[in-house]
Amino acid sequence: MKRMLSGIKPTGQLTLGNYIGALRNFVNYQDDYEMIVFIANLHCITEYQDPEDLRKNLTDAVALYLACGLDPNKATIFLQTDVHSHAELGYIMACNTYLGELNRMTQFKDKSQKGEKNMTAGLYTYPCLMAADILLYDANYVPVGEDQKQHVELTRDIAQRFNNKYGETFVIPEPLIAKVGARIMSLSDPSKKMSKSDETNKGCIYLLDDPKVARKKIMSAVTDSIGIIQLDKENQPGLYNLIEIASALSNRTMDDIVEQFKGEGYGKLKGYVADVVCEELEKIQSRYNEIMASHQIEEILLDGAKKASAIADKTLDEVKRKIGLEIKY
Ligand code: ATP
Ligand code: LTN
Repeated sequence: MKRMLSGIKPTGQLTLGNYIGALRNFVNYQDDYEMIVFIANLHCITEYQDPEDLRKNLTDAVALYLACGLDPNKATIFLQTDVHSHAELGYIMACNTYLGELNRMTQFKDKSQKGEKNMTAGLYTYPCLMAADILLYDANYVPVGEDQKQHVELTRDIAQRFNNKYGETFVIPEPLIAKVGARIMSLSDPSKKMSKSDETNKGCIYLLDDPKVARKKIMSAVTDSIGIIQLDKENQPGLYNLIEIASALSNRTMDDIVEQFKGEGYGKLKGYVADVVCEELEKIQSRYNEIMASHQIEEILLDGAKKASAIADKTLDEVKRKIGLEIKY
């Protein structure tokens, strides 16, 4: 069975973008692949997080993983810091990555161009830790949203270079980007990705949003003045995004949805999108509440970390041996 691995960095509440672009796909893949998913808590602290908020977001993320349908009997679910090999291989990967490569990472470039102050060294070397996350497990596939593709490609480059220098060690992973929903856009500004760190909160639907609030956000989503329901991503990006959301969640094609609403006003289409989204949120939230009440999270994470460590520690040992870091008596 091929192995698949992915992580989520819960620096805030998980969003509908995370669900459509990543989480939902993990659930679909867990039957056909050996699935490993983790909460990337080390990645969270590349920017300051209030400790109380961080703790709450980490727990929520695990509960939401489960609520969205990840099954701990099929997938290995764990917290990154419970498997120490991540940080250690992350450092080794940083020693095998060039500054020029990190300078090209668009996520970092965007942040520095925005003139963000106090950017940390951890944020800069983050792709090296992400490479370690993936390579420790010999993952064949890495399902991610569009924004993470570049980081997976860098992981491939680092792995290939390492294999050339030290001999065949790492499996070269492939990014897996879904055809629909790989980049859900903000409802208030469809030129931007729907993001947890949305300052206004209007453009982002959180998985734990009250469905009434989510409906309001959808009904007031920014569209255009063209007034025709059709698929024109360039000129009607807001409308396109809404149709894409509904398509991803209903398993209907975008064309099919356009056909149904052809000639109608935008309000009617938005109402449909809101129905589809709210139905999904209600399902997720009711399972989330059950999971939070059942206190099973700690046990699932401990079990996951045990399974993950068995794989990761073996890889790290091999890497250290190949580099010549150990002393043999
Ligand atoms: P931020 O929202 O602060 O930019 P993030 O949501 O990208 O952070 P993660 O939680 O680590 O950070 O993302 C988890 C997964 O969700 C990644 O695979 C990412 O590509 C995907 N993802 C995030 N936002 C979207 C989106 N708007 N559309 C589709 N996929 C997304
Ligand atoms: N960088 C990712 C989260 C992440 C990840 C990973 C995803 C950390 N390590 C390994 C896939 C595989 C993000 O910011 N969304």
